[in-house]
Amino acid sequence: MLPAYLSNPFAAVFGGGKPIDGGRTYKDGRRILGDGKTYRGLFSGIFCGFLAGCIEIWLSMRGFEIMGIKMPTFGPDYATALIVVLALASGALFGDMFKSFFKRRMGLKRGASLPLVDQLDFVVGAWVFTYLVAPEWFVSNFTTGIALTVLIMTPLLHLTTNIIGYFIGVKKEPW
Ligand code: CTP
Ligand code: K
Ligand code: MG
Repeated sequence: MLPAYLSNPFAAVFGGGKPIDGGRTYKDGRRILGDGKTYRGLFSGIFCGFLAGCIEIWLSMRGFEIMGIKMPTFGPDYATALIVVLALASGALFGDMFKSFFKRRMGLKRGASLPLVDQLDFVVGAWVFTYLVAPEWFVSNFTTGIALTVLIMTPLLHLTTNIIGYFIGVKKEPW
C-alpha cells in the first residue's frame, strides 16, 4: 500500500500550478474538479509513489539479501510488481480526483471535508486500478484480513499525516 499512501502527500508537497480542469465549470456552474487538483500534483504524486514501490521491489529482490536478512521473494514476476506499484500510485490519485468531482457536484468547496470519503477515496482508487491491471495478483494478495486492516488503519494514518501537513504548511486544512 506504500505507493498509494505516498502519492497523496507528495501531490500536496509538489502540487500547484495549472488545475486539471483548466478552471472550467460543469453544467451546474461549479468547478469540474477545483484548484486542488493540478497536473503537477498528479504527476509528481504518481512519480513519487511509483519510486517508493520500485524501492520496495528492489529491497525484496536484493536489499535484504545484502543486509543478510532472508526474505520471501516479492514473487517471481517482477513485471507484474512494477505494474502493480504504478497502479497503486496512480489509482490513489485518480480515486482522489474522482472524489473531488463528486464533492464539487455536492456543492462542497475545495478543501471542504467529507469525512471517511476523504480518507478512503485513494484506497478504493488504488484497489480498483490494481484489480483492473493485475486481478490475479490482487485476489491472491488482498486477503480479507489485509483489506480490513487497511480500511481501519488508513483514516487514522491519513489524519495524522494531514495534521503534520497542515502544520508544515503544505495542506490548507488539517484533514
Ligand atoms: N494536489 C494537487 N493535485 C492533485 C492532488 C492534490 O495539486 N491531483 C495538492 C493541492 O495543492 C491540494 C493538496 O494537494 O490542495 C491537498 O490535496 P487534497 O486534500 O486532495 O485537495 P483539496 O484541496 O482538499 O481539494 P478537494 O476538496 O478537491 O479534495
Ligand atoms: K486527498
Ligand atoms: Mg482535502
